[in-house]
Amino acid sequence: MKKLLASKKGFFALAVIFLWAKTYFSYKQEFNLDITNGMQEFLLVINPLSASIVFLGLAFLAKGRRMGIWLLVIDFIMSFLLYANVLYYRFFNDFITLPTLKQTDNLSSGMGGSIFGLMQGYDFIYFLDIILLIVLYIYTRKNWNIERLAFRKTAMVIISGVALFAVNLGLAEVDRPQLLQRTFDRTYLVKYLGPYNYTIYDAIQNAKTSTQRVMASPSDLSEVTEFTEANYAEPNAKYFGKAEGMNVIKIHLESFQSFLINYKLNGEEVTPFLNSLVNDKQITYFDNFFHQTEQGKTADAELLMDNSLYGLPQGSAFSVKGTNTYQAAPAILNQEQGYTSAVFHGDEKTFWNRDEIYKQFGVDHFFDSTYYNMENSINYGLKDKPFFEESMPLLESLDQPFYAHLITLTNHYPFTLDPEDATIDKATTGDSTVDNYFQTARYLDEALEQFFNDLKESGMYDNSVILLYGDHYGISTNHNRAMEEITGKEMTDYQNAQMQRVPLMIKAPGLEGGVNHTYGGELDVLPTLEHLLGIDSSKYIQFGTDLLSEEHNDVVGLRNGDFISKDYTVLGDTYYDTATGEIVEDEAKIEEIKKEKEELAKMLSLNDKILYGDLLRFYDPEGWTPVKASDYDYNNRSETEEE
Ligand code: GP9
Ligand code: MN
Repeated sequence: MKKLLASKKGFFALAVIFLWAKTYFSYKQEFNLDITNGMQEFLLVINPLSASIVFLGLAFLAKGRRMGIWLLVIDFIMSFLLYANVLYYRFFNDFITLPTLKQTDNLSSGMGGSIFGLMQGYDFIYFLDIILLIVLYIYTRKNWNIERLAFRKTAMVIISGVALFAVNLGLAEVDRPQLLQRTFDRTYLVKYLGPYNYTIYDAIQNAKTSTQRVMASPSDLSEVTEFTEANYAEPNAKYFGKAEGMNVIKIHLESFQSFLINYKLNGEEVTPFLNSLVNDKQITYFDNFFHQTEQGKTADAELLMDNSLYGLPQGSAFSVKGTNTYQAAPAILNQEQGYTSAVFHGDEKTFWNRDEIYKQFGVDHFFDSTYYNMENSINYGLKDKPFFEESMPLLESLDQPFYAHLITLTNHYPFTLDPEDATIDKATTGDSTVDNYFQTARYLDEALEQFFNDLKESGMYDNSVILLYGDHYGISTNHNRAMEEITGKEMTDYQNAQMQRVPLMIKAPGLEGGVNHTYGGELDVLPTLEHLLGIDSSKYIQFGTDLLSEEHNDVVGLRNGDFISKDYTVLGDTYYDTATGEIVEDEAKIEEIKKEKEELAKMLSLNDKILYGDLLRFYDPEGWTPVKASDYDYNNRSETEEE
């Protein structure tokens, strides 16, 4: 043993064990990683190991005793990174990202320069091992082999670390599919892959996207504004400004698809409350409304609805473009008409990088999980009923008029529900995802009914515009067999496209109520809302068009370039008649479709230029004050003070 310790290999092994142990210690002591199953616990134990082996192993490339110096330097850098994250987390409840480090005003105003105040007595643990290793090095290096380790052996060490990483990633992907592609959440990446691998991932993401930003220039904007000006739809005088000065309550119906509306399971309505809204004279239901999301799912829906911009073709713009400049609904409503904005969501604030991008949107208050009693959670977070209940006093505390966005969660894949919350039987297709879906949808429906009652009781119902929307599908095409049983229709490509309808309901004065058959999507909601509130949307860069306008563009473009309109359902090179599902063969119609496709492709490419190039930083609409992220802070200070 003594002999081993006195060798390079022993020195290396000891360093790996120390780094591994203190990283694991930090998981338990510092970070709230929200471990929900045995697999996650297991990954937590093994994930610091691969990075420790690979990076410390690089020291073997150095000759002779210099290997020790190299190892100590690498070890120090990794320990410093870990400790920096620990301090950052103690203040921000979040991990460091390169873009946030670049925004130094954000950092210093947040931490108030008081890094020392964040330190704890036991923090020496994070560097103790380095001191021990230095002592060991000084006393044992004279016995070390002065040759460089055979390259083959060094390669073996590094390859074994990489192999371990591959196993780690494979297991993480089982627990959380598309972990790397979808860029959900920093907490997830650290939980599954550890802080060192997370940092590398963050650096790669950054390098990939920042070059496009650097290359962009103000002149890139001209083709964008040319397009949006030509695409602009004049407001309909009948509705313009009819809701001026009212509060806006926007309710996100998680994974809710329109087929549920008026659907009867074994003769029983699944969502009786939402069905009653369809018949409500004050509420308009858009039954040809589609989601336009991609991998960013909820985050894409939020981006679309608040900015009238699409998300990215891959990954989530919320995560990778979270520090861009935006001109989003919260800031527009504030600057045009003095609105206060708030988002309510019973989940970790870092999910989808919300805590960063909301600052760019100008969201004044973000009520995340720290504002709720999270004991009543299931699946991703707080159950919808307590969520709405606990949101009421927060909503009432806001200055009016407000723009409030409430994001539900219980109706989320895999649609788990506590037995006592189930008030309708499951479906019986044998596909548990589909079968469960009806129970969680019913639960959401009941939660909404309770919330509407509370709004009426509080007096806020009458002076509020209410928007309800489904964010994206709940049942993917993997469940076609069961869905055929549910809908009685063959789940062809055409049919799957029709299933991407999600509900949009709007309660606003002057609207006729009943069902509106206009074709539209999430992209169109912001201009519609602006016009209802009496805001001129033409001065902003927004790709959607007002659903109530005579000039509304009813081609609903999907993120992949497909589209659905009243006339056509265009999926790749196959064109269907939307009404019948028949293939379109008429040459004149095909020409028309091709033109519309081109127009959409143009819009999507401009959309990408805006996001990748961060072009809105160059755009200066009349009277606009750029949003400053450092003006916003979502940490629940009352919570930290009470502790
Ligand atoms: C997480 C929630 C779910 O906070 O909004 O996001 P999703 O998985 O639907 O994109
Ligand atoms: Mn969602």
